[in-house]
Amino acid sequence: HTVQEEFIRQSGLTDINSYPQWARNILQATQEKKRQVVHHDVFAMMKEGRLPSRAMRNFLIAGWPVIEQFPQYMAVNLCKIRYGRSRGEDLARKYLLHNIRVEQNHADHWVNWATACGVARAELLTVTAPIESLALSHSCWHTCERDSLATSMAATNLAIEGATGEWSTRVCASTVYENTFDQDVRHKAMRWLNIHARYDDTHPWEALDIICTLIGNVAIPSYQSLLELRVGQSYDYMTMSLDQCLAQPKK
Ligand code: HXD
Ligand code: FE
Repeated sequence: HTVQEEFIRQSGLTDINSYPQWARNILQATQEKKRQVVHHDVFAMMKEGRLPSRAMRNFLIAGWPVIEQFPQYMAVNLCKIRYGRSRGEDLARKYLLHNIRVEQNHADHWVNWATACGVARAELLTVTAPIESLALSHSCWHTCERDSLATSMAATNLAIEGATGEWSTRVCASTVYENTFDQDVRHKAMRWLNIHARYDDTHPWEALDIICTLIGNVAIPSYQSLLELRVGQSYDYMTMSLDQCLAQPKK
């Protein structure tokens, strides 16, 4: 990076205007796909406590591969980094090491959520997830193994965790959903959702800051297109997986 190409954030982490134009373009271009995830009927019904139990079960099973593998995607990305090579890589190294640790108990929390919904741990761990849900996890492996650090962090830490922060915040915005659980299991059942629904969650913004630091103030058009494609694909695979939860069982 030359001096003027180097991105050093000058203003607030959670202010979109702190980031280069190319990054704002990508967020803008993918916002409709993100909205489809965040406002999906699965979450609208979950929030109102009227998601049929069959669909809830499908959702917990569909989500599991990515929940279980998420720290592994981050570990693949960690392997791309060499200490001291650039400011962006050093930031990414800290972020990934820290957040792999943050994820330590999230799979346990998902298992507890599933158990409270009648999906036993043994079943969750052995059932083969539907192809639409595997497509999301395969796309994560693909981007983490084949694309640049910035690109695969955009597809996973920015897109998937960004949308997840928003849908979980929606589901937790009222007490309707949590009240569908008996008092004695409520806290355990809601733990995963509550952790991801923190209004002040800055994870996706930190990811964006790192992605911009890795790439700089200028992204060539083909790179901008690839980033936009990968972010959009993550949202599309999420939507596909969610649609499948509401579909009638296949014969
Ligand atoms: C299926 C929903 C459409 C998948 C949601 C994936 C959210 C990943 C969140 C990340 O922090 C991993 C985790 O286990 O908490
Ligand atoms: Fe998590």
